[in-house]
Order: sequence, then C-alpha cells, then structure tokens
Amino acid sequence: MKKAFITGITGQDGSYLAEFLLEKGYEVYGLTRRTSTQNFARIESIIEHPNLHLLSGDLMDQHSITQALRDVMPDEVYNLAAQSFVKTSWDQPVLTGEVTAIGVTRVLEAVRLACPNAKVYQASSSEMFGRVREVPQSENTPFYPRSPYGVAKVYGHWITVNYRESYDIFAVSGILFNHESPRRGLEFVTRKISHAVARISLGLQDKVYLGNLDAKRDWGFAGDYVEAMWLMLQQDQPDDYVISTGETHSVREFLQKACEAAGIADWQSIVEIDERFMRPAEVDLLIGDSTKAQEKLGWKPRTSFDELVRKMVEADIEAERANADRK
Ligand code: NAP
Ligand code: G4F
Repeated sequence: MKKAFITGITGQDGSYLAEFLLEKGYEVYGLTRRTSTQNFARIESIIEHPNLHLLSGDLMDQHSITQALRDVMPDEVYNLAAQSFVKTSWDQPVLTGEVTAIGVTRVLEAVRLACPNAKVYQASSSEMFGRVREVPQSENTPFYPRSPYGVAKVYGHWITVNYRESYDIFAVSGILFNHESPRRGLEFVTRKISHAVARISLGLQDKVYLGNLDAKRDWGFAGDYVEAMWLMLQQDQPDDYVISTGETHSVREFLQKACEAAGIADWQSIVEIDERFMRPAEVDLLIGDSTKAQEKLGWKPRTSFDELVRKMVEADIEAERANADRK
C-alpha cells in the first residue's frame, strides 16, 4: 500500500485529494495545525476511514514537519498548505511569506533529511503570472506576480526547482489556475457569489457586495485538478505543468450564470460595488494553456464553467435550506 503525506488536508484541495487517494488504495497521512476549534468540516466524510491518519504540525515549525515525515516515511508528499487568500496577503505579507514561501523550503528540507526518495508535489499558482506577459500562459511564460501571495508562490516554485536540481529530489511544481467547488472558502469570489445568490433566492438576504467585476479568471473544478497533482507524481521524470481549462470568464459572467442557476431574473439588482473588495494591484486576465499536461499526463478538465457554477449554487441552496429547516 502506497503512503501519501498531505499538508493542507483540511483545505479545499486537500480534502478532494485525500478522497481521491483513499479511493486509489493509498494510506493517507494529513498534517493539521492546532486551532482552538477543530476545522475538519471538509474531511468529515472520510475522518473515520481506516486508512486516513492525522498528524499535528505547522509549516511555521520545521521540527514538526521533519518529525512527521520521519514517522510516516511516505512515497508521495503533497505540499498544499499555504496562506492562500490573495487579498489577505497585503494585510499579512510577512506571515504569507513565512508560510507560503519559506514553508515550502521547510517541507523540502524535511524531505531531504527524512525521506529523500519521496516524490514531492508543490502547489504553485497562476497568480505567479500576474501582469501577464503573454496570453494564454504556459510553463514557458515569465512570471510577474502582483501580490505578496504571488511573490511568495514564485519563491516556492523556484525553491522546488532548485531542490530538484541540487539534490536530485523528485520535486514537481503544478502551476494550477483557479479551481473552485462547493468546498471553496467563503472569502473567494466564486463561493461568495454562489452562497449569496443561494441565500437571496431563498429570501435570506438582499444583496452581494463585490469588488472588480471585470477581473477574468480561468476557473475549473477542484475535483478534476487533484487528479492532475497525482498524475504528475506518477511520471518517470519530475517536471512542471500548467493545469487549466483554457477558458476565461469575468466575475460579472460568474454572477450572471449563478443568478440564472438560482432563478434570479435581474442580476444587476442584487449587486453593489464595494471598494473594500478592490485590490491594491490586480491580476486582470488569467487564461492557461495546459497542452503539455494534456499530452504528457493525459489529463484534461471534465467540468465545464456552466456545470461548475450550477454545482456550486445548487449545493449552497441545498445547504441553506437544510440550515433553515433546522431552525
Ligand atoms: P485552502 O482551502 O485555503 O487550504 C489551505 C490549507 O493550508 C488549509 O488546510 C490550512 O489549514 C493549511 N494551512 C495554512 N497555514 C498553515 C500552516 N502554517 N501550517 C499548516 N497548514 C497550514 O487552499 P486550497 O484552495 O485548498 O489550495 C491548496 C493549495 O493550492 C494552496 O497552496 C494554494 O495556495 C494553492 N493553489 C490554489 C488554487 C485554487 O484555485 N484553489 C490555485 C493555485 C494554487 P487550516 O484549515 O487549519 O486553515
Ligand atoms: O476568488 P479570488 O479571491 O481568487 P484569486 O485572487 O484569483 O486567488 C485564487 O486563485 C489563485 C490562482 O490564480 C490561487 F493561487 C489563490 O490561492 C486563490 O485560490 O479573486 C478572484 C478575482 C480577483 O480578481 C478579485 O479582485 O475576483 C475579484 N473579485 C471581485 N470582487 C473579488 C471580489 N474577489 C473576492 N475574493 N471578493 C470579492 O468581493
């Protein structure tokens, strides 16, 4: 039985990846950090699985990662943990650097010392392309990050490449474009919209307050993207891959489609622009070229933009109805 070690298992991607690997017959070990209230909501359905094990540790703490890897001796390490909300990275740039940048070095150092034969996946991001140098963006597009988060991810990307070249560690960087799901955090724009639209359709709130409606993203479904992470570690040679749908849509379009899915006729009547949600520097147009992943990994996205929006809105309507019934 293969052993996988996941940092960030309580996050959106960690929960989908853990389910995916358990179904493949892996023994899954997840690193979780101590919090005053437990936040296992996303892994609730697998928490009792006999092949799922949780270990305590933090990306700020070198010893805890090294010790956890020594205890587990995994075949595969997926480093998904990060301060992942771009807007917060301007409010907490130092913490973002500590976790999202230096945290990657801590994980790589732990692998080097404890289990140098393990294969490592680093969660890189399309946010590294920032003020895009070309459209669409591929593995060869130069980086121009536009947020402390994007800068931290560029560091994480290059330190991963550096450990591969310096120590011959099988380390890959997956440059993933935005991927969403009903498990997305409520602060991200897609979930903020699906959640608000669901509540508005049920008469539980009136408006949604948003920032830049013109920003465009290449949005896929998180469940499809975790398969790409796994495929990258099944190759004979480590390499870096862009994972994306190749389609881009604006925040406005996401809102319109979400309203359609919830049966709200006039989308303009429910939205207010709020300066608080504007960013000091914006990434205006992300669209990825995942040809390399399609050709070498045989990966392609399965969920369309319309299906994704519908899936998120329907899940939020169902959850809000269940909440209302409980009251
Ligand atoms: P997420 O939902 O925000 O999950 C982040 C995870 O990191 C959570 O489990 C969180 O734990 C954990 N974490 C945060 N700080 C930590 C620390 N100091 N020590 C240990 N764990 C810590 O993010 P996601 O959407 O699943 O994304 C997964 C990874 O992919 C992230 O690295 C993100 O930057 C990257 N990425 C995401 C996307 C996307 O569109 N989703 C695209 C490209 C790259 P708690 O639950 O305790 O907070
Ligand atoms: O949903 P967002 O906060 O995601 P963002 O900034 O693209 O970051 C996500 O994707 C990255 C991959 O490119 C990941 F690396 C990162 O970890 C994260 O998962 O914002 C998307 C767009 C932005 O342009 C933002 O300005 O939506 C715009 N937006 C407009 N109104 C808003 C809002 N974003 C948020 N969060 N809230 C708003 O009210």
